[in-house]
Amino acid sequence: ANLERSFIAVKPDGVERGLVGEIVRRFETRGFKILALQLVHPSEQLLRDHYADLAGKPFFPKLLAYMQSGPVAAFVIQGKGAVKIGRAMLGATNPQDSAPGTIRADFALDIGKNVCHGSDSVESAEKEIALWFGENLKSYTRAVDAVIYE
Ligand code: YYY
Ligand code: MG
Repeated sequence: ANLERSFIAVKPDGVERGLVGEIVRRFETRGFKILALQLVHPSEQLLRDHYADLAGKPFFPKLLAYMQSGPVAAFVIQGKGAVKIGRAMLGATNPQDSAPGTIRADFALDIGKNVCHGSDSVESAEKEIALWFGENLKSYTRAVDAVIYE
């Protein structure tokens, strides 16, 4: 139950604005374990695979260009409720609708520059982790987990 994983990314606007540390910090202090962490210049093919479900949308070309406008800080969190809590911490897709205290509400104003990505299901998380990091992510134990989990 505490092994659930999610793929989180700080998009190029977030990297340029110096938000990587702040965003990673929020997941660390919530209690999640960071399993992987890398600055990536995603290829068009990686983004087409990552956003395969959106290929037909009118905003898709703009989304591809945005995601290739600079490096993406990609990371993997592991812990209880990683996917659902990860999405909740990001906030609604459109920052105009994101609840205060969420990352998008605290750092963004426009849907096309919404600073971060988070997997929307356990299945997408596993697909996205494999795409961005490969299949064999190493885990590790943390003494602090005994303090975080009941
Ligand atoms: O999962 P999430 O990122 O919250 O939203 P998706 O519906 O998967 O869309 C991916 C990405 O596309 C979104 O974060 C911003 C962008 N986008 C957009 O630019 N315009 C839209 N109308 C919808 C989404
Ligand atoms: Mg999505």
